[in-house]
Amino acid sequence: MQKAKILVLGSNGQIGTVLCKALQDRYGLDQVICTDIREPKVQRGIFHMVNILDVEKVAQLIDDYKINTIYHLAAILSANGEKNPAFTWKINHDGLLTIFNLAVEKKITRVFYPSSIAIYGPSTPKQNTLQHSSFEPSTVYGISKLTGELWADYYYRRYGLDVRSVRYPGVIGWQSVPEGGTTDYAVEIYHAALKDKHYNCFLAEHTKLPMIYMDDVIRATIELMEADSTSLSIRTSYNLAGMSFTPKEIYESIKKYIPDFTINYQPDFRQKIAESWTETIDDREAREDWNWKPNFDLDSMTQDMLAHLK
Ligand code: AKB
Repeated sequence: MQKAKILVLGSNGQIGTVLCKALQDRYGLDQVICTDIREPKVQRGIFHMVNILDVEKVAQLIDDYKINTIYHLAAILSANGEKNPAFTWKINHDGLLTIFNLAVEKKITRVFYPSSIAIYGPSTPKQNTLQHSSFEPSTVYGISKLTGELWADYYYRRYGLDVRSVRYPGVIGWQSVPEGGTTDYAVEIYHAALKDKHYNCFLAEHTKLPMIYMDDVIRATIELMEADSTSLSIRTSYNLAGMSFTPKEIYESIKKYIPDFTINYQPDFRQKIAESWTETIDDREAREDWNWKPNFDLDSMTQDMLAHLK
């Protein structure tokens, strides 16, 4: 197999920060070109400031570094997306098509594009949501991710572009903080527990959502990207499950280790977004096609989060 020469778009986000390091460790520091619209807090390896809508700049980087693999992570998340729908569509949708078109033109071997549980909506069955289900998302973020999935499948069938994708649940990790998502509470709560011993939660106590620990997300992403193409039956985006819990359950899990931790619930506009998503995911296609299996549950995640954040 050709040696991966990787371009990461959106390298400073919650997942990008951790994924870049994992890719550098796996393939070599000089094999990974990190890009974002902001400077990284800590620079490791090669970094360029890039706006994904700047086609010429992205094309130049692909040529200069002889890129053959792209991880396209740049996106505006669900809660921030609702503040400016038109701009969110431009970044999430137009930005994606720019990258797919360039990938075809430059004969890129493989592209990773993350979708999300935000593609599901109020008409989706909430329990054990199947790969093929009802898709009527209620946020602009969800609409852009769902459309992106359909484009991924289209570019695969029409141009042979090897796009691979998973529907990320809410991602929790100690290495970075999310920005502008509905599941962000599940990261904030650990920081608040250690710093203030109190957390004001912006979701209601019984709002159950699919979540996943960062270690599992990074492993899933790399395993999918390294899987044999012939074993992949899904070219839109794979359902991916880690765990599911409510704010009350994560609070109780943390309280086992920090007994004087307190919480109160003050649901805001994000509550409605969370209620439109599913509670648990059936990811049998990912398990069957590329042997996906999560390692972390709520309690092992809490132990690992607290150990690192302390
Ligand atoms: C968000 O909350 O918007 C994201 C997501 C579920 O894709 N974390």
